[in-house]
Amino acid sequence: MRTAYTSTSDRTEDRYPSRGGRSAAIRERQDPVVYAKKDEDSPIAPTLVRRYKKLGFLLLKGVFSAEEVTAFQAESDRLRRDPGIQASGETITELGSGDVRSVFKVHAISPVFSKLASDTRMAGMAQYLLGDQVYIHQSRLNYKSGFRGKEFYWHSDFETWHVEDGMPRMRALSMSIILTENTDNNGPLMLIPRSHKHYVVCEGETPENHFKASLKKQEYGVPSDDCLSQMAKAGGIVVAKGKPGSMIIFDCNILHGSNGNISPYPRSNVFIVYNALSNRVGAPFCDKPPRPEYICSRACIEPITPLKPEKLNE
Ligand code: 6CS
Ligand code: FE
Repeated sequence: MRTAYTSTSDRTEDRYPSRGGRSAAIRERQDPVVYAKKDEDSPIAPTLVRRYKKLGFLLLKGVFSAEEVTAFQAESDRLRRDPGIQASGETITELGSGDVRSVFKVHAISPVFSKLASDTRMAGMAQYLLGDQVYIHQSRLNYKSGFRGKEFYWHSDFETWHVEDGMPRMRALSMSIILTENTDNNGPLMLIPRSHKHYVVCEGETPENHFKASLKKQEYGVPSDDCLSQMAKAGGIVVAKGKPGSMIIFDCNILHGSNGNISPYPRSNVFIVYNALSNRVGAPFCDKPPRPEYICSRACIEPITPLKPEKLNE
């Protein structure tokens, strides 16, 4: 059994081998999707929990008020324009146009998004579904500018987080809040329902400093055409359209992607990725060093205390 490479104390069994010269394949998921204990007080209706478990995602409308959304949009614009953030080396720009594509670790650099990450509508829900204390594995703003915003090719986040970050098991999820209306036309998130129950082994070797290329255009850690066809045939493809303030919760292993945006309407979302504290990252499951802290929390892993909105405003 292949193990992670850096320090011996960090080594754990590789339950989900991928890349490293392997052939494309579809394997079964070995972990639960919902870890909530049945008798716990649920922050979400049981029918929605069942839907999430079955499909691998949920689209919840109107989770955040118009006032809250206005504050998120203003903060998102401020971060995108901030010269210090642009010069930090931690901002991802588009190939060609140079437009800002992603700003990472927004929970650490922005008071507004730090509060949001602790909001019980996010952190409380994550804690419930993952059945553990949670910490932020990654956070980011994606700005898909009008006219020239590029696509995010099909992928499972977990495949990358496992191989490149050393996340041992599938016990993490993403929450994405829609900041500008996501329509049919501006490159909305597309998901393959039920694909989270399988693990798609990817071909190829992880290149040196892969994150520098993959966050602009991902070419490794992507499923083969044949695996994608099989998954889409079985589950179909769903488009997560919605108005600002809607929230998409999606399992760490669901296959998803989005098209480029040639419409005049920018499409932007804020993402917070919660991981179970018991599932903290170890050494990567590839022969490359771990990715930097702004992409994957490793040195700074702090469990979050979910706060009610009224508390957040004090
Ligand atoms: O590499 C990553 O961690 C990121 N890449 C994509 C395309 N989705 C999830 C994550 O932010
Ligand atoms: Fe992703």
